[in-house]
Amino acid sequence: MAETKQVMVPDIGDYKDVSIIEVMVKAGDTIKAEDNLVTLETDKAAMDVPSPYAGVIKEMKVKVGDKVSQGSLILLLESSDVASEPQAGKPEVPVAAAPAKSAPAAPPAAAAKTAAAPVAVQTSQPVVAGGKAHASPAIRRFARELGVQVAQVKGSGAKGRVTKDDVQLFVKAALAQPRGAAGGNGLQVLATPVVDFAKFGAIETRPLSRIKKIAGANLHRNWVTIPHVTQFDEADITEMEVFRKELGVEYAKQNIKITPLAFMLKAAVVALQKFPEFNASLDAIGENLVLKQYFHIGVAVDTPDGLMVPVLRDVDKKGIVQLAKELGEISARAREKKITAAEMQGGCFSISSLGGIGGTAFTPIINAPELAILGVSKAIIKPMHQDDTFVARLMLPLSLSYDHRVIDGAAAVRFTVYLAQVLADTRRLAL
Ligand code: CAO
Repeated sequence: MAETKQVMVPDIGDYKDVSIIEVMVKAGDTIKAEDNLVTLETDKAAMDVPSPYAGVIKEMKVKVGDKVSQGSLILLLESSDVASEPQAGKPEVPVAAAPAKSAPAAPPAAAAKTAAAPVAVQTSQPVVAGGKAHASPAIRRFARELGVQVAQVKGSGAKGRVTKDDVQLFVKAALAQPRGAAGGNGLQVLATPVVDFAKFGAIETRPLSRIKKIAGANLHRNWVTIPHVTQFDEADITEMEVFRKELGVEYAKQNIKITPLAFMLKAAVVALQKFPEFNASLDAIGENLVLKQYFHIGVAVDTPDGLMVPVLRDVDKKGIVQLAKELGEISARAREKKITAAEMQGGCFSISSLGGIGGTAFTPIINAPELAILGVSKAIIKPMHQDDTFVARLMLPLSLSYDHRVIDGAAAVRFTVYLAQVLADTRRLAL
């Protein structure tokens, strides 16, 4: 005969007025003994409360947000299982941070148990296909903080619920996965420490711009996947500067600003023509070099929202004045966020000029799938030794980062030496 039973919060230690953060059942549900009913969260731990009986839920007496203590009524259950004794009624193992007083020195038993079960650490297949993974909000929050999608974690708790140990094992397994080539030489690094900066003083949190997030992900990939080397050099641009200033006066009436960058674009193409392996990319399998017969150059533009790299097309077919004009237009449009994705594609080589600001040298990050990038810093007048005497020359610092998988150091320095020669004698631009 059915009997209505009261299901109450069991012994939860010293905790009182604990929040209910999840209710897993509702009136009308048929449940088995040990099915989880609610999740409680203290400041130190979250714990699931299982049902001591099997039966049909008649009425819920709590909701999310309620505060409960030992003995608080959770629900009324119509139990046909009259003979059954209530289970010990202890809440299930904590599912968030373990209470401080029970901090284990050795791995917790639950972790040891799941570690033995290989399915618990699978990383590729969602365990709950197309459905909702079973995990308490505390576990979801914990997983989110670690960048884990709960749906991908195999749950080892009751009814397949995902526990904290499951999430930790998932992360450990993911970190242990070899990336790239077989042989286990994947990059394995410590997680960046999570620091509560507010502990040390006042702070303000400001979200990164969309451009910074996208650029950041690309820069990170390029930095860790390409073996970069940076070759430094200097070009004597004393004569070039005289010519640039003359042109500047001439074209100011047409509102065209002739900066050193227009010359560098042209000189870079002359060097790329002489050293075609710099005007190339590795193919998708990384075993062939794709040599390009066009010369599209990306230019890093500093915008208030972050770095953008629009591409100037067919630089080999354009003169310095035309390039200066296009440079002015494209950088203005980048700063007004009017550049399309297509305008940032198809580059063969990039130039990042910080010379208008300052600096003596830097190590630019290659814009994959390109193989090299030229960094330009501020030209300064230096004493140079010529014909047994020192003369004042305007020297332009060059920083060429290149992909060492393809380009050897000797080739890189030949490239910068030649580039410097071209910039030193602009007649070579016509060759
Ligand atoms: N040495 C000395 N002076 C230089 C110089 C150099 N290498 N390059 C430019 N200048 C001068 C220019 O002649 C100009 O001087 P005047 O105003 O007296 O004529 C002034 O500096 C400003 O130039 P500019 O920066 O407006 O123009 P630009 O063609 O040199 O550069 C652009 C255009 C879009 C590349 C630049 O504005 C920019 O955004 N640079 C930053 C790129 C960047 O952020 N790179 C970092 C990537 S890695 O994080």
